[in-house]
Amino acid sequence: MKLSKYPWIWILVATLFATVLGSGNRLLNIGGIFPIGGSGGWQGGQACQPAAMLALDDVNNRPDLLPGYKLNLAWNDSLCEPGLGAAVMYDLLYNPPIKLMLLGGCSTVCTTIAEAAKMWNLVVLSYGSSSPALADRQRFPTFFRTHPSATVHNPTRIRVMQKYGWSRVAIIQQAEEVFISTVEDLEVRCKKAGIEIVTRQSFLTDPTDAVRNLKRQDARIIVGLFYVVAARRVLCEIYKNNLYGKSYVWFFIGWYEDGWYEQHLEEEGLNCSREEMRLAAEGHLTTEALMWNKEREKTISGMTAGDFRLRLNQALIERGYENQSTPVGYQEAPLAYDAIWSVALALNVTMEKLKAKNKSIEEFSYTNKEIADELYKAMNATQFLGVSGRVAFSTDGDRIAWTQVEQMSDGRYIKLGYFDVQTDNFTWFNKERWMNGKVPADRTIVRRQLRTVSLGLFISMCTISAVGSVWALLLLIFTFVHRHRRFIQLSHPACNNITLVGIGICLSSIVLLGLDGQFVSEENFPVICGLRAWCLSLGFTLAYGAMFSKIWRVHRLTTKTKIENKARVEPWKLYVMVGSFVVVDIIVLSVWQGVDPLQRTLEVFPLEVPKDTVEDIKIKPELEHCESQHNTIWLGVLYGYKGLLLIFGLFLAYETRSVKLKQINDSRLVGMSIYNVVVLCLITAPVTLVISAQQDAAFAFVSLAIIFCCFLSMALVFVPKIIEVIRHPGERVESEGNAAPSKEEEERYQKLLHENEDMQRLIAEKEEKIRLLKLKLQERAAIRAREQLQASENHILTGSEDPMQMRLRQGGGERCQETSFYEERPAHRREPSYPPCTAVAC
Ligand code: ABU
Repeated sequence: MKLSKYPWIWILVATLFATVLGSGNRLLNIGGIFPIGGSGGWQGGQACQPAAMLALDDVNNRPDLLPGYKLNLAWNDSLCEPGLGAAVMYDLLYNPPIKLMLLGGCSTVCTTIAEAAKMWNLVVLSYGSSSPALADRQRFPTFFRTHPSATVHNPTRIRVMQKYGWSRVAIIQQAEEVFISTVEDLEVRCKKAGIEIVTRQSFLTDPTDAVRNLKRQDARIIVGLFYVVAARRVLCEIYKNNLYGKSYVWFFIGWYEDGWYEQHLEEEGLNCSREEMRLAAEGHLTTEALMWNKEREKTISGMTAGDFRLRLNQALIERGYENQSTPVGYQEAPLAYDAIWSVALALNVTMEKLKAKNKSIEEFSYTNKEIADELYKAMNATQFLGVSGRVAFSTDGDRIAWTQVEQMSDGRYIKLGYFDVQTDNFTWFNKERWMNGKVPADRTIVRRQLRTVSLGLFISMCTISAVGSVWALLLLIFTFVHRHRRFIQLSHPACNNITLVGIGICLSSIVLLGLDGQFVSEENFPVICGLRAWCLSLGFTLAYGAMFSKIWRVHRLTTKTKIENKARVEPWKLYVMVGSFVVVDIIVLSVWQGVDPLQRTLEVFPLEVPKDTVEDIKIKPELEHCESQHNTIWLGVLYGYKGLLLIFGLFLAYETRSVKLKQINDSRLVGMSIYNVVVLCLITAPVTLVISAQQDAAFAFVSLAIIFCCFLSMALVFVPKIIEVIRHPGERVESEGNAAPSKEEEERYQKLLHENEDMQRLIAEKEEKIRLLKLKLQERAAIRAREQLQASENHILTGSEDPMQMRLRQGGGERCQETSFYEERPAHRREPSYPPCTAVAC
């Protein structure tokens, strides 16, 4: 945009010249660049330009200021675009009259013009630039601003975070220098304050991915830095990603106009409704430098901030803003007003200084370094009470200001407090409102939850295990009471007793398996781990080892040759066998315990959302396990050795499946019990490893397997003995000792068994033969009866009888009948009855 295209500006300037010259005052010219139009950045010129014009009037009406001169402002619109801003600046500088200073707004434009202005020895004063980058004196040596730097928000943000104990925050920013430099400052301050920045997301125009990343990082306290157009886009994404509500706190910049989140939605192509935007914006915090003087005292212009507001409102109405919400830059308008006063005061001071040197401000040119330095010094020293508060500039040219914190509550901004970073004065009104009435946490609150065996299951299994143990004890008593009975003696009661002891220990281990974190402390848990291993291992070895030894004995007795049989399998050998198994167990378990003891380890599961609470928490389920460092090796040794025992036992049970020994009368039942144990163990061990993460299922599975094995073994081995005692309560009791039959007796017993089997086979064959003979006789008799019937029918039809037939009829008078098997047949199957046969006829 060229000024030559807008002749009305020059007409205005010329009119002013004529008016001022006509009134005897000369003009002191300054240039102004205002961001008014455009669609990006900050269009604060809309309210700031009218405010500047008000100030110009007020300054020019003051006789004590710039005596003999009138201040004149030539200005144009930059649209908050740096390129256009530079063009406007060149137009101002290359067209007369000479400008003594430049006035600028919007950080992006001021960054461009303030960097260039030093080449023309021009002081640049900004009423609307917040970029911390502008505080760089090397790059912007002649820059001042009445607008505080955006870094003034950072100490306030940190103060608020500390107030609520938030130590984990995230940042999302528009990729503009103003925000990048603000975030850099914020990062340094956060680090100093011990606040972790969990993520820093940046975007150029589309914040979709940046907002999604915030969600992924579980950000809860989020500082957002962007111009208002981008802020609306971010808010819409916040709504879409559900990043609002009771669990989130957003820090936005406070200089957006009221109602910013529900304006221009259609124009900017946002697919969020007003209601959705309102919902997403509810509860957010803003920080902003105080731009309106809070006090009611009169300022340099003789007005209070309130008076200024009235005048500004009037000026805006005159410019046609009455029908819409406050124009952009309304908040910064006092800064623009005070900027003109700053210029006037600085020029005033410079004029006096130059006067003392017999020089005039009119001598200023873009190459006049001396007057430029005087202007710089005067501006640097400017101090006054303006409508924006006390105006003063730091060595970096920054405005020193208070900041205020506000919160959006029911669509309105509520002031929460003020912070003066210079005096560390933090004023808080306790008016904040949080959804659910609780301050949101800065992270997901994770509650550890130990997964334990459910009480009902534990009690049920313990009860069954107790019943089993009592049953085992009763069976021990039963065996002891009936120890003199022959069938008890022949079942090798010592082995049975060892089995019962093993079963009792195995059943007790169920209680140990269910003892977890709900009953046992962390320190005592390793003891339970050790006890579990010892009980299960020894219990199994005793119970299974005793049965194994019995079946081993049966196998030996049935497979030895006669000569070998001379050397009997002594009963003590069985005890030695069980004893050796126990010794192996003790060695393995002791070495395991000593070298690499079982410890409590925790398996951690993915976070879960609790169902029964509205609290913003997540559950971290944990499960206790007993593990050694080299768990696999130890389990491999133990399972390997016991697995071999199981498989060998299975083989022996199969081999001796049809053997009946008088010496061990329950060998078949023991064999069945071994099958059962082997099958269950071979299933349970691998399945338990797979389902070990499900405490209830694993506990139930192992417990039921133990219970099933134990109960079935007891039932198979002992129930027949109990039945025998019930059936034959008065059976002769054998004398104690020498209970086991001799080898010869055993052989005789075996021989008799075989003879018995042969005889039974012979009887069966004879019976079959008799049955076949009977069948044959029946058939023959039936045929004969049919033939006789046929013959008599023929006789009736022909009326002639041969002499033989006559004789038969006369001589007998009775019917011919065989006295055979017919009589024994049922009535309905009988043939018609005939007189008994004579010897001849039959
Ligand atoms: N308060 C408006 C700041 C605008 C800017 O720094 O560009």
